[in-house]
Amino acid sequence: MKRILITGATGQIGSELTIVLRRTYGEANVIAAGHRRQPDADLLESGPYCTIDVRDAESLQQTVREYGIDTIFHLASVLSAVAEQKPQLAWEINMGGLHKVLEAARQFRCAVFFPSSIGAFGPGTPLENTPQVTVQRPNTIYGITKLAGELLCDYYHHRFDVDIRGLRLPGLISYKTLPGGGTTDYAVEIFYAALTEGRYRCFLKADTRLDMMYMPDAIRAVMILMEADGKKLIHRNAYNVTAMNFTPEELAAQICRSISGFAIDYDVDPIRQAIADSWPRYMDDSTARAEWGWKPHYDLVGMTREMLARLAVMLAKPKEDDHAPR
Ligand code: AKB
Repeated sequence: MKRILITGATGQIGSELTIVLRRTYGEANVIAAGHRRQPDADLLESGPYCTIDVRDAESLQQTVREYGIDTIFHLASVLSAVAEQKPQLAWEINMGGLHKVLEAARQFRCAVFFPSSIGAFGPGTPLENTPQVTVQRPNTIYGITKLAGELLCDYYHHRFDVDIRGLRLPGLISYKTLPGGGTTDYAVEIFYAALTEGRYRCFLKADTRLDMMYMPDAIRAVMILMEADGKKLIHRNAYNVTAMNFTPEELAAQICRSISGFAIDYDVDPIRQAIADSWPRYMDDSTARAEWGWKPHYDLVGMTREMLARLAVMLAKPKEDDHAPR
């Protein structure tokens, strides 16, 4: 990896991965691309930024050519809950965007990282200790695009010898950038609510168990996989990875240990509940552990401690705008 392009760089994963990649490979060598014209200052000030619509093959190819890109982290995606509201858009961005990225990678001989998700599973999949290779019949448009994406990545690898690697990520928890429209978003929202309101109304049932991971572990997983010796990777793509699993009531109980009096109640959203009910409670990630040494650092206790501490500092900082003349 010498010259890197990140699509979806302003999103939950992208905003953190971009900074880590710039630190590792040099600021000028990591081109952040997003659909927002005005991203956050740290993304804009730490290296090159360009606006790209991943559905636009020409501008994608032009960027790859212009910057001499050899590796693409393709993170632009519509998440599960928004995808159910806008299925046509989800197909265009998730599938159309991936296809265009893979075509650019084929033509310019780039390596690619593609994030799949627990959403690529569905009813019919064993939802406890979900195996690496198992039944995959997702019934959400998000899941369908993630599963079809996994298969398309395998195809481009076998047919065109493009080096494509990927992970099936669980719900990601981070304090820097909010996730946008996923089913696991409650596990981030709850921390903001705990610190600002002392209470949270959850859109999933109290006992909905889902796989989760703290962002620093997710970033490490991406970096280790992309730097791994390709000859040792048997699956290469769509590796199950997880770090912890919990229910909303277990997470609330953990937060209560630091914020006494914190209260959770429930106003269940039937659409997101149905999505969550079709996803793994916990995946078996032994294949990732065996093939490239995956091992998470954060569990529920460590993640909760760090989220509360870091978010408290972030929320206490005055926003740049607070001093702007009105
Ligand atoms: C979502 O909830 O849509 C995502 C995911 C698990 O893929 N966070």
